[in-house]
Amino acid sequence: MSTLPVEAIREFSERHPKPGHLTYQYGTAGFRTLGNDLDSVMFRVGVLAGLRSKRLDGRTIGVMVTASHNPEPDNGVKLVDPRGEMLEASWEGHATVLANASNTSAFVEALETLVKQLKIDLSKPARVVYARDTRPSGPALVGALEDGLKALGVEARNAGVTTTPILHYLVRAINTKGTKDTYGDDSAEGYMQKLSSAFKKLIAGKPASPPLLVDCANGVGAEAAATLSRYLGESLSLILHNTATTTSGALNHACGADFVKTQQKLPPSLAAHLKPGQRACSLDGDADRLIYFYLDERSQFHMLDGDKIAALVAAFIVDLVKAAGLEEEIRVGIVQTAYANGGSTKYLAERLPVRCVPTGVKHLHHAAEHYDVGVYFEANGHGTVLFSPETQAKLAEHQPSTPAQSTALTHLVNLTNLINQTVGDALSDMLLVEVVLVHRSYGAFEWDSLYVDLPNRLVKVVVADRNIFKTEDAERRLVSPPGLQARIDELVRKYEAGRAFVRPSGTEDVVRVYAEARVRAQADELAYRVAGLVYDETGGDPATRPAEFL
Ligand code: 16G
Ligand code: MG
Repeated sequence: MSTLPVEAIREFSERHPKPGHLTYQYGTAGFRTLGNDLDSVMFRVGVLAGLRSKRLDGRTIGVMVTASHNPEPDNGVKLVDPRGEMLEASWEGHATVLANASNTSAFVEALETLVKQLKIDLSKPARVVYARDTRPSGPALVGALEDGLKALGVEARNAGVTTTPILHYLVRAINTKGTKDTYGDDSAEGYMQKLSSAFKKLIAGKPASPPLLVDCANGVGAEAAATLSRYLGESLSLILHNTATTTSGALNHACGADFVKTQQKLPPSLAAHLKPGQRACSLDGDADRLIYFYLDERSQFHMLDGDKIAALVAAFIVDLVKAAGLEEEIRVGIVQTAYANGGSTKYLAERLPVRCVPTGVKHLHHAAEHYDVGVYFEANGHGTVLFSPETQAKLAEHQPSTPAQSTALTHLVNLTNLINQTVGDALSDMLLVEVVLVHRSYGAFEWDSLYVDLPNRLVKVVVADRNIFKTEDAERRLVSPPGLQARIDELVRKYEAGRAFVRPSGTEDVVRVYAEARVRAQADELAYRVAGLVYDETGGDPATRPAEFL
């Protein structure tokens, strides 16, 4: 068994010293902080990705350098496991330990411990594919990552500037190449080809939709959407906006999926372009989230978020499964989080099994794997559909007994190719939505009318220590601090269709409060009153209590 190339690791590590005053944590979205503070982290992630690959027998690991919807000065990095899924949870801890080793010697020591503890066979090959988004801090951080890969002698492949979901796709395509599970050609062209040809088959013979406006958040999705648009040709007309990927400060600024979802309004840059009734959508900065919206005839803004997408897509798939005569054999289920609008949960629960899990893609993804077809979406627009291997085999083998069954079956097979099953993917989800709208003959308004959203409000509370907040029941109830949940319950009872919950954020040093109620003013009031309870509970100074917390 060979040993760690300690000399090389030491030499490279000295070029990427850890800043003494910082502590890092591999959280729900990987490491994420100011781009300027990430040099040592990137180097160490390079080494770690190599070790993860060796541990998995040389299967290719992905590394994505992005900070998604965060502002431009931020950056981040996350690892992708061989099937294109998120990094296995136990390795999040290893990543955190390595990132916090105080100097080169401590880093080497931590590596040796890890190799021993996990019995990593260092003679195995290491393969990594990596990419970055369009942030200005990206190139230098990729340089640090490459030093980590070199230090360990990793066979590295640079996928350049691309979206997070395309990188996930590449990882799966590389690892399944030449096997029966082959996922597509392992290139961005392969991805475009796969999605666009499935799309064209799914809408063949249907009338073309009016053009769709796409807000690209001035991020990497702009480039991918432009390429996709060329592949789609006349099958779907995309009008791209916010494509200024090289304009300083433009990324995610007053645009993008996160802006639309949190502000619940139109990106100002689209105001002059969006006509009443026209469909529009926003990608986030790394194109793994998607939010649709439209203006009604009075130019009122309406949002079609992840919940609306889930409702549209899940009901469509349920109908196709029935039409294919597979109702008894294929169970379609849906996974949401506590943030799912009560209106959506009611609509969905009347049609199929619904599960609620804690926030974060990995929780949704894993829960969705338990269904034959698992649809998962976070309200914030991140989501996808998973077809289990058994289901895919069933679709391939099933003998339809009528022409109608045959058509439905073909549609289902094409959907398995249209949908990026590795992770939520704004572009793939966009095509999926467009397919369903065409099949249903829906415009934005008809889609929106599937159910009525309950008005809701999200509030952040800055507290001294968010770690005292502990939740249960998929984050819907607090167990700590003791007594607080009972006071929240008492408050919620006073509001018609009231619902509220409190959870510590996984990405920011704050506590989040969500509330919904039958009417807007009540939802706002409930959110602020619960926020007030949280603020007081945590020893907030009454003199500095935010005025809006009533
Ligand atoms: C991260 C998660 C997202 C979640 C969000 C919640 C991934 C890839 N992303 O962005 O799913 O909705 O965190 O943030 O898991 P919060 O904990 O700060 O509310
Ligand atoms: Mg994102």
